[in-house]
Amino acid sequence: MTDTRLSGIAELVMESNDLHAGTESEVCGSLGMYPIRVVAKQTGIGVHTLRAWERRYGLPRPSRTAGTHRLYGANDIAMLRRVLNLINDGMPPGRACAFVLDETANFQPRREVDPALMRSPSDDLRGGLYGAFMNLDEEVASRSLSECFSLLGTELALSEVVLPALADIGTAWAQSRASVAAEHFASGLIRSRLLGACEGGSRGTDQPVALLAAGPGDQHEIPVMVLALLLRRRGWRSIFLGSSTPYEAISDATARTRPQLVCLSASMADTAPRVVDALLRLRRIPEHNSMLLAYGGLPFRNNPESRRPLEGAAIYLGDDLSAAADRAGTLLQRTNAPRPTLI
Ligand code: B12
Repeated sequence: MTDTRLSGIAELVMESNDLHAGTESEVCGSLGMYPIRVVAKQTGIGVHTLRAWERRYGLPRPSRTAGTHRLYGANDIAMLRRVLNLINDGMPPGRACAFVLDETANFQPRREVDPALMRSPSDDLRGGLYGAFMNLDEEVASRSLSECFSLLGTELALSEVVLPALADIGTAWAQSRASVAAEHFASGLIRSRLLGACEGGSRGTDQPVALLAAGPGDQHEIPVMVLALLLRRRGWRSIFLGSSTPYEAISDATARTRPQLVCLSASMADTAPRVVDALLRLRRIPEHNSMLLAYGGLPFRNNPESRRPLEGAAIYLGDDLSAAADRAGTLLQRTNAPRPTLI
């Protein structure tokens, strides 16, 4: 190993400690750690590639939040940039990762990330919001929500703080530590924020349409509402039908709006079969045979067997709502539709 390489890494570490490439990364950067999407933006390496490299080559090496989300430090970003340089020089990714891991093995950066900053900012925000929900404190909860959205931006605020805090309430409820009131209170506040964020985002009539709904009998509308919002933020048109949508209402809306994609959700083991049934019935309508069908939700994640009847009929969009919105966007794109204008 040469000194030039060592100082190259050291400079990159320092450079990454001073990232200033956008509001989101500035905020997270000032707090010391970066979620995967910010790192993808900063390095130009896709989210899937980051995960694949970690699995295959052991680099990067993010830490995890309590909710198991990956968080990357400045050294990770520095190492990734070094890997990119080597790849640009013609080295295959696996070898470049091994090279950088070896290069940094005995190297202590001159300016380490402050251990006090290694704590995830989202953990604090999530704890604050959870506390306000549990105390039914509307003022504090509203202030916390505003703080999250303005600090992290809509998408990160939802994925890193707001939805995990809501899931925490659900866990507490299941363990008899939270009242149904807390669950209603939290979902009411979040729902109204989401509705506000959705307003006015819809695009011109020549864009392809995604129709989304919480499936029959299922009142859990927040995840699919978030998906509708994320699609709009990616420039697609989305129509959200709401909670516990009967099959007849879904098929009627489908006939009226002729969407390119219909996406249904279930949040309970009891309602998953009704979503499966609704999707299979839609699939059997001959005039909709070119329409894409998709679905997601907790029971489908927890019990992969429940997805089996939909194989070949509908697409499971996975667990991560941002990735699901990306995937749905790719599917809409394939309908030969014009590219959306991003908001
Ligand atoms: C808020 C909430 C409610 C609210 C919903 C308000 C609303 N307007 O949406 C209210 C109070 C109405 C409610 C009612 C009930 N609820 Co409830 N509820 C929840 C809670 C706390 C949050 C749900 C939520 O929005 N989560 C946020 C989302 C984003 O997170 P998620 O569900 O984990 O989803 C993840 C993935 O699965 C994926 N995903 C989810 N949906 C979708 C959809 C698509 C298309 C895609 C791509 C991805 C995706 O994205 C998420 C991120 O990873 C959950 C607890 C929890 N862990 O989530 C319980 C929970 C879902 N509820 C539960 C129960 C039991 C009920 C009730 C039966 C309680 C009762 N006795 O009255 C009723 C049922 C009413 C009905 N018929 O639907 C159970 C379900 C367990 C089961 N049987 O499968 C849960 C899991 C609580 C628990 N820990 O036991 N609930």
